[in-house]
Amino acid sequence: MKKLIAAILSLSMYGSVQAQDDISIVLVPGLTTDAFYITMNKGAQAAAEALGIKVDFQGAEDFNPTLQIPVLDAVIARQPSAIVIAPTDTTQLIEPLRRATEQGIAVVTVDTFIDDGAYQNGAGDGDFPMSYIASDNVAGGRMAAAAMGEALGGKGAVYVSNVRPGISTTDQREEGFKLEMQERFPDISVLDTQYNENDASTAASQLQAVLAREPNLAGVFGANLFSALGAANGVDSADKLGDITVIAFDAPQSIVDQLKTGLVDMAIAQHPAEIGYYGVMTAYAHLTGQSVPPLIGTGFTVITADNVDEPEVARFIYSD
Ligand code: T6T
Repeated sequence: MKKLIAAILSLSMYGSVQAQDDISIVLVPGLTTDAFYITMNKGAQAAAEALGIKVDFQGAEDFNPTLQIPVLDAVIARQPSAIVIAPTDTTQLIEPLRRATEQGIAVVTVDTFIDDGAYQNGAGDGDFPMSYIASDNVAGGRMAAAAMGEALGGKGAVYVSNVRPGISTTDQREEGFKLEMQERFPDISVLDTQYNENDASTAASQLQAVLAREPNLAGVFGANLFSALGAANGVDSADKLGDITVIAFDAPQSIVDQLKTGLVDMAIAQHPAEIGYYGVMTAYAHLTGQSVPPLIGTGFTVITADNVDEPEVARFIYSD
């Protein structure tokens, strides 16, 4: 009798406690072909294996809300227990994700957030996801500016190569970069940000166009994988290796190759496998009646040509 009462009480307290066999989770990345999300999925699958559950990986081929929303709608139609998603826009994904919540599907966001990223606090339109698991992107942007400022001896002109406004991660990296520059390197001029729509070729052409206007260009911060890869390729095509410092966010093998040739000076590796692992673990914890933290911060590893071969560093190079 006591057990029955306890079971009824726990169900009414936690609402959606699920039996292990019924749990299904879908991971929706920003895009499927990016080494960052491929590595995130490895972490998610490691968690799935540890828990004995199935986690599907379903996403679009470009980092774009217009493509991601139909994928999300198709995932919602399958009625999984939870969706672990990297939303590609802070506002455009709020309503589609609310539809999931209204149908009893738990939402956890990984890497990027919706609204202001402060969840479960009763404030704002998009506070309904259970948790946000990600790098501290403002801190990452500050790390990039600190390295750039020191490499340039506090002088020169630089710019941020970025994707498009409205993406929480890359917006916050740019914000952190500019704050650090203002506070610590006021003599460095930060030129207008160049937006590349997540296309490395566009980022490469933009490097050359900025250089044509600003022949003394001294540095570029590539705020994500494709921005950094493209900016470094642009430096290569302009024959400016050694003259322009490139600080890269993200660490796929292509960026590691550029570190080795000297085209990239430093790469800030996120820990996407950790993000995927804790994304699934958090969804599972919630589905099985545990309370979960609204924010889980994951780490960074700074990679340079000097440390890239050390096993403790090399393990954070993304998988393709
Ligand atoms: O930098 C990552 C991710 O953190 C960001 O939200 C989007 O771009 C990447 O996937 C790299 O391409």
